[in-house]
Parts: sequence; structure tokens; C-alpha cells
Amino acid sequence: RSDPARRVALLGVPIEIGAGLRGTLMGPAALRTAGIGRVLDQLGFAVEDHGDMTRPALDGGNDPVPANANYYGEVKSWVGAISARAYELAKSGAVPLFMGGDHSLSMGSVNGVARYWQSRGKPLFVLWFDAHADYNTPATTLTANMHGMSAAFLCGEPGLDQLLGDEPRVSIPPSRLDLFGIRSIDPLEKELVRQRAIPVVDMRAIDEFGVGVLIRRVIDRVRAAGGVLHLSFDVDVLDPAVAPGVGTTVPGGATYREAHLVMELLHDSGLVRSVDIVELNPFLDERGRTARVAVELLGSLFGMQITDRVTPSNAVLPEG
Ligand code: EXY
Ligand code: MN
Ligand code: MN
Ligand code: MN
Repeated sequence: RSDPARRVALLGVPIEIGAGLRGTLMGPAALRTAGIGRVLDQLGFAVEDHGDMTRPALDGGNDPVPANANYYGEVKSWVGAISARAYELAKSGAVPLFMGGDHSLSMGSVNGVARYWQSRGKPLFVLWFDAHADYNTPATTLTANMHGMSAAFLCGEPGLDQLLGDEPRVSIPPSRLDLFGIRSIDPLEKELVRQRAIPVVDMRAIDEFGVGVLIRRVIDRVRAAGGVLHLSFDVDVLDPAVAPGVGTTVPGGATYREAHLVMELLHDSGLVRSVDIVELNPFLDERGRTARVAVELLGSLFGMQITDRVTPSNAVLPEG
């Protein structure tokens, strides 16, 4: 086993206010019902379930609210708290697994783990496994939905500078963000991604070269830098036929096997130290199908071999 830590800390982050559609609030519950804890336990990990964060009270903060950032105050109340928890969980030596909730949670989770790895002097790389770049800012967004601004915020883009409150902001250099599985990007967002020379693997590259060689390049770059990897896994990277339970579907996504191969190679690399799983919307799912696929993929990330696949669907059987 090449697993760095044998402990996984589950934390539910039932945020939905950053998305356009409601429903990711139920994401953590669906992942639990699909058996995330049981799968990790079967793989020999000590699973610490820290429950779900409760929706923080709105602080009456009077800093100026940026335009084009929907529900800014509520997202702000969540993100600072998530960052603080993320830092503590990373510091505990466990592998934190943040169960969303919409992708705005990553503005807190990645900031918190980045703060921890900075204190260890190890460069943190972020693999943004997503149909979308999430590289909008309030100045470029077409929707003002903050889940589409997460990666930009993490790379230090301006426009949401008070978002973390008094949590220290630890930016990811754009060269250490890997956008992977991209097939939907907005015009001004694309300009910004180009200007920052952010590494992008889009679906065209995946069709042409295959995920194996492309994810190995990401892994090799992290290893060469002596870094660690945070996987921010947005379930909408999968083809909607495989994962219909998401709020922003885009045709032509990763297949079930492409996604498993990415996870299997990431596991073998031993470099992944923290994970977000986001944008699962049970309200839009079909009999828990998307939740189950998400849990199977996390199983591969944590070392489940294709030969001993125990589909988490068994996990849904009534107790006893
Ligand atoms: N680019 C669009 C926007 O900014 O609203 C769509 C973003 C989708 C965000 C989901 C989390 O990936
Ligand atoms: Mn292993
Ligand atoms: Mn996303
Ligand atoms: Mn997405």
C-alpha cells in the first residue's frame, strides 16, 4: 500500500448557496448513504467522521459587498470556517475528505490545507478535475455564482479579497493549478486562464492522448517538485450519462473508466493528501446513481483494486 496516511477525516460541508441550483446541501448525506465510510473502512483506513459543518450565522460584517457575487455574505461566513477546519484536519495528519456541497467550499478547504503545507515547506499542487475552469472573478462572471470563481480566488485573483475574513489567505501559484477535464469555459474566463498560463487538459486532449499519459504528466510534475496534491473533484467532470445528479451538466464528459483510471493512478502515486468531492446534487440524481459512482471513484482513489470491487451499492442494503 502506498497510502501516505492510514486515517481519513470525513467532513460534510452542506453548502449550496454558491451554486445556481439548490440541492448540493444534501450531498454529504447522499455520499454517506452510498457508503463512503464503509468503502474506506473496507480498504483498511481508520475513518474519522466529523459530521457536517452547520451553516454559520451571518456575521454582521460591514465590509463592502462586491458586485457580481451572489450571496457573498453567506459564502463568506462559510469559507472562513471551512478554512480553519481544513487547516486543523490537515495538521492532524489525516487525509481530509471534504464532502460538498457546491464548489465554493474549495475556497476554504484548499486555503486551509495550503496553509498547513506551507508551514511544512512543501509545495501544494491542486488538481481541478472538473468540466469547468471555475476561473471567473466578479469582474468576468456571467452568472455571479460563486462556485464558478473558486479556482480564480485560490490563485489570488482580485475581487473577493475580504472573503476569508481574518483567516490568512494562502494563494496557489497558477502554475500549480491543473485544470483537468475542461469542456466549458466563458470568454473572459478563458482569457484569464490564458494570461496566467494555467496548465489545462481539456476533453479534446483526453480524447486525443488518453487520460493515462496526461495524468501521469501531472503526477510527475508534482513528484519532481517534491510537492503534495490536493484533488478537487467536481462530479460534473463525468459525462452526464454517468453522473446526472449535478447542477451544471455539460455533454461529452469523462467516462466511468477514464475517471477510474485517473483515480487509480493518483492512488498509486501516493501524493494525494486531501480531497474535495463537490457538486453532487441528490435532488437531480436518479436513485442515488451519481452518489454511488462518486463513492466508487473515491474507492479507487484510496486504493480499491478493480479485482476486489465491492460496489458501494451493497452498502445501501438495510442494516442486519
Ligand atoms: N462558468 C460558469 C459560471 O461561472 O457560472 C459555470 C460554472 C460552473 C461551476 C461548477 C462548479 O463547476
Ligand atoms: Mn494502497
Ligand atoms: Mn467546479
Ligand atoms: Mn463543474
